[in-house]
Amino acid sequence: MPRRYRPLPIPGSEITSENAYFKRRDLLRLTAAGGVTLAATSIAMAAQDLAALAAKPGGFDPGEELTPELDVTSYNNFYEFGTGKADPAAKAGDFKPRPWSVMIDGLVNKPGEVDLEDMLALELEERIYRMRCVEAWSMVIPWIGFPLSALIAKAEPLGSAKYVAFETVVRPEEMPGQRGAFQPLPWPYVEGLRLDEALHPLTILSVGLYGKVLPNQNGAPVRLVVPWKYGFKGIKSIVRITLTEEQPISTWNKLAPNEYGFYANVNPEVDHPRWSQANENRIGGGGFFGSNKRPTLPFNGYGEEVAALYDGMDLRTNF
Ligand SMILES: Nc1nc2c(c(=O)[nH]1)N[C@H]1C(S)=C(S)[C@@H](COP(=O)(O)O)O[C@H]1N2
Ligand SMILES: [Mo]
Repeated sequence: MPRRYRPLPIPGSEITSENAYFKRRDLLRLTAAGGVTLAATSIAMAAQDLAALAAKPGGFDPGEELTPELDVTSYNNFYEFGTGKADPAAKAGDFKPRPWSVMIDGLVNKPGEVDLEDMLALELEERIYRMRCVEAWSMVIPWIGFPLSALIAKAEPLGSAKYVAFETVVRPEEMPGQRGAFQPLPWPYVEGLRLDEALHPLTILSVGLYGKVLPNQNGAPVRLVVPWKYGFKGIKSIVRITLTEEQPISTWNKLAPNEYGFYANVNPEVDHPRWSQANENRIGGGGFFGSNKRPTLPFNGYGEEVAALYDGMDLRTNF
């Protein structure tokens, strides 16, 4: 039996800390309409938002032991906050993921800004997914999110749209990795998917994990999760989604095209030039790092669902 968790009832402290933004925003909006009663309403709304994150089960559970929440939220890659695995959890405290909106533009009938609140109002599901980093470690994470297709559909893609480009926020004042002498990456962090990959039911935008609002270090308030691809495709803190005709640039592919492909489908048979991709270390649970080694599965175990997307393609050249 995989170890499961039960979403906890919402403690009061979380309503005030994690959702202070809702209160503040609603207070601003509502104070004009007149006062104190409405402040109470906004607290109820905040509670509702968190409760919504205890979403309905969404299928695709690989039935493996979940990676402990502490590992999921303290062993991260998020270079905007530093290149060390512990940096994001230690240095993302000043980041303000609320209020937030995402611009959807490019080859769509209805370009525009979508407020986070409107995304949270979409039907949220819990999806337990394997995540496989290109660095050969992996986790199993209970994400909360909604299919990316639900958002794209609202914008009404044109027939000419073939790809989807994503962009992370740039905020040096809140993101220490974006200021100072050493800048590990060109900003903004950008990623892309083919439109059919973006519309695949496995592809989600996540707004939470372990029954809670997404922590800053995991890409608050909204990040991409594409479970059959290497982790770097899962772009965090998204501010813009653009439908394009040409294949978009992606940060790691541009930086080192021989090491990181655009497709980045998990493939145990195509090694990274500097290390093998045949196996992976499952983080947490099994003692010290390295003691929990297992073979990596093609498409990270999601081949039945997604292999057909790549029929006729040479996955060695299109890595
Ligand atoms: N904006 C942005 N998104 C990012 C990254 C990053 O540095 N910046 N790192 C990527 C990499 S390499 C991985 S493995 C995953 C890690 O997600 P996690 O920290 O939630 O496990 O985020 C991806 N998304
Ligand atoms: Mo990664």
